[in-house]
Amino acid sequence: MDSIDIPGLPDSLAASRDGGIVRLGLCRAAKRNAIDNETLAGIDLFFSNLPPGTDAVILHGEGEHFCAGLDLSSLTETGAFEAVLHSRAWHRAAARIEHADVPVIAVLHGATVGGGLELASAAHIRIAERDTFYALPEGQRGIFVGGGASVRLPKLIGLARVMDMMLTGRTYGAEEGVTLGFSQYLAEPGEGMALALELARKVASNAKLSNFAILHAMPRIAESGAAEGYFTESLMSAIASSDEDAKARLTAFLEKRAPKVTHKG
Ligand code: 1HE
Repeated sequence: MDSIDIPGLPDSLAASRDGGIVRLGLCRAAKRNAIDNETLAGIDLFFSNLPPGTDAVILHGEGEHFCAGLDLSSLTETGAFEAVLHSRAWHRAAARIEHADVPVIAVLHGATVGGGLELASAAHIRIAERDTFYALPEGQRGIFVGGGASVRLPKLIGLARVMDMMLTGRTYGAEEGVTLGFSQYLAEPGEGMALALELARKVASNAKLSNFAILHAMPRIAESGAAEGYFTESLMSAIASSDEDAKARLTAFLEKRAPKVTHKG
């Protein structure tokens, strides 16, 4: 990985790349990667200006934890209006991740809590190393989620579970988390990045238009009514399959030049 210089990126973030795979690291380990305003603006900046040639992004945290959530010192002096604007800034940053033009893979380890879980849930693929734990301590802190958890998390793990986590402070670990929907993959400690790179390369080898449809059409269809959804699916399907890349890939399969689907069991 070669480090990349992105003008305006704060010291709490580090960007690097290996060809089309670009990494963004939270590197404020002394504060457990808690997200202060500068870091939040940096995340927004990074995802709004992905380096040219980016095929996939890997989001990870340096140190012992992925992210301790909101830097709690940024809320102590704010009134209601500043707080609502602050939450909207979180929403913008998380939306940049969710609506990125390329897939975003989050590698989680240690504390993935509060705003850290909110950022992770905006990514498209989550890999949890076995020491990952999830919590929403907002209730104990006297605040509420503000980075999109009310919308994104119930879709991943169910509303009842989110409410229980917030009311009782219940936490979940990585192994349970992978079966409940917090992450799609489980990795041994220290091995999440290798898996992320492997998955990012696979994803990057897909047709660009297929990836775009998966990232942008699929979630919108899932949120729309069935009739609109089927219709949009047909349009997206027709656009994707008429692309030159699709034609070349279909021909390669029919001429037995493309790999078959295999399953390791
Ligand atoms: C922080 C933060 C933070 C650590 N804001 N400074 N998030 C939370 O409620 C989680 C709060 N943090 C913790 O529970 C623990 O720090 C951890 C379980 C994440 C890690 O524990 P540990 O023992 O490894 O570290 P530590 O000794 O607790 O913390 C090291 C330093 O990081 C310490 O500062 P220091 O100056 O004494 O060295 C901590 O104060 C600091 N630190 N977490 C500020 N979050 C969009 S709204 C989202 C709302 C939320 O995210 S609410 C959940 C907030």
